[in-house]
Amino acid sequence: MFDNLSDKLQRVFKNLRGEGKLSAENMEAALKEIRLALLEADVHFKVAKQFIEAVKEKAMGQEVLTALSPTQHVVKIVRDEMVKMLGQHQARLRTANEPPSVYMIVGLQGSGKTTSTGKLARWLSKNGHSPIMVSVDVYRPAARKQLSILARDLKLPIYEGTPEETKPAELARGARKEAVQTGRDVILVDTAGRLHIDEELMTELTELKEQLNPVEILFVADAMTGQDAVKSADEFHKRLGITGVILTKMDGDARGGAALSIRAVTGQPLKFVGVGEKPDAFEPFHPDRVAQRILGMGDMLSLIEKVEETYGQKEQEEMQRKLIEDEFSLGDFRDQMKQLRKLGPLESILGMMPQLGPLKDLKNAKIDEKEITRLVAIVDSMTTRERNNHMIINGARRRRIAKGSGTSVQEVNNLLKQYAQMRKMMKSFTGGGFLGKKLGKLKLPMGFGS
Ligand SMILES: Nc1nc2c(ncn2[C@@H]2O[C@H](COP(=O)(O)OP(=O)(O)OP(=O)(O)O)[C@@H](O)[C@H]2O)c(=O)[nH]1
Ligand SMILES: [Mg+2]
Repeated sequence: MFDNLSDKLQRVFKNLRGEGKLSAENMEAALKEIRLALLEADVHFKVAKQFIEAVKEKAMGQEVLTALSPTQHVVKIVRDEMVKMLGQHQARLRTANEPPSVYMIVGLQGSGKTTSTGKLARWLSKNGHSPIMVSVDVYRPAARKQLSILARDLKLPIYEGTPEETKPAELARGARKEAVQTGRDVILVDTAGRLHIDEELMTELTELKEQLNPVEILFVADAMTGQDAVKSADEFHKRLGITGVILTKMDGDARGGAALSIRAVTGQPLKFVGVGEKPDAFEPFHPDRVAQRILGMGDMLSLIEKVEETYGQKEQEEMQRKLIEDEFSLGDFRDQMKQLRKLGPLESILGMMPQLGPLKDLKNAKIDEKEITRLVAIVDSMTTRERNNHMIINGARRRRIAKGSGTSVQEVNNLLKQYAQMRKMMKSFTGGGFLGKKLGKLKLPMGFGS
């Protein structure tokens, strides 16, 4: 369902990479395109606006991870904000201190309440609970029958009620009694839907809420209805106080706007999504996974994650300072090499990099695992003075270093050349490079990036 949005965002990042250097101007243009892409995906305009503002602010203010290229850094910020927009963490179902926990399933007509009640019962029973279902939809003759059939197919318990119980409140009371007697820990109450939000429906739901004291009031919204789903979720929340949303029909060709805005507009989390008509087409909602899916670029995102894990904040800050003050020594060069190795096999790191971008000059300096080991050995064979001032490394010293590290003078020369190249490269980033002084001080550690 996020295909369109995903395509568009990826195009924005691709263009950004193609620019080589990031400037305030092309960043601005990229943000504009991201905003458009969100709006076209039917994201609520206020949510889109907030999103862009947050990304902008972060791009300006945040310290840049040394190991990320400018574009990667922007992707990281967009990912972080998207996860935040979707609710940050997976929202789990609440349980009552004293079972049974009552979950009310509410929503407009045809949104998927009854189907979702069955799906949720199935999911709960597979996750260590013993739910019982009850339908309090006394208006549509076939409604209660529908849930009974579903329960039978799923082989899960349902409270069918007695002939005397004709009102929602009576059925709910009967279900609670049955749940206590049979030791069920969750009661799922499938309620009636209406075409529109009306007084009668709200009054009935409010009364049920008072009687049942539910720990969850789950609003079932049809993703296909886009912003209308968001609007009614908001309305229900204001009138009834919902605790979460189940978004159904995510398997359809909806643009995704509802999924992306419901949390931000209502303040209530998306808890589950329905992705088909079958009982197992139902999943807990994971903000991070969904953001990942929207952004595509799985490779680049996993690289970003690795970098986040590998580089400590302190080290980053120190490296930044050194780069700014032009103190990047051969020792730092070696440490960066080692860091890079921690990221994993070099081929896979390079494979994750979409292109070499502004650092294509360093293409010839392709490094493999063994070469890193060799480079580290060479630097280790230097004296501290040599490491801190490469200018003093003359011919005699080069011969000594080669001998000490079991390499050749040629290899020592190569390393010094690479180091000099890298310093130059980095200077161009610290100077007028990434968004100039305005966005701060970005620099690349290794000469890979885009
Ligand atoms: N493709 C798809 N269809 C779904 C999904 N969830 C529900 N449906 C379908 O949507 C239709 C309505 O589902 P119901 O569960 O009866 O909806 P309801 O909210 O209980 O409807 P009322 O009780 O009439 O208000 C059915 O045809 C379901 O099969 C879903 O996640 N994906
Ligand atoms: Mg129903």
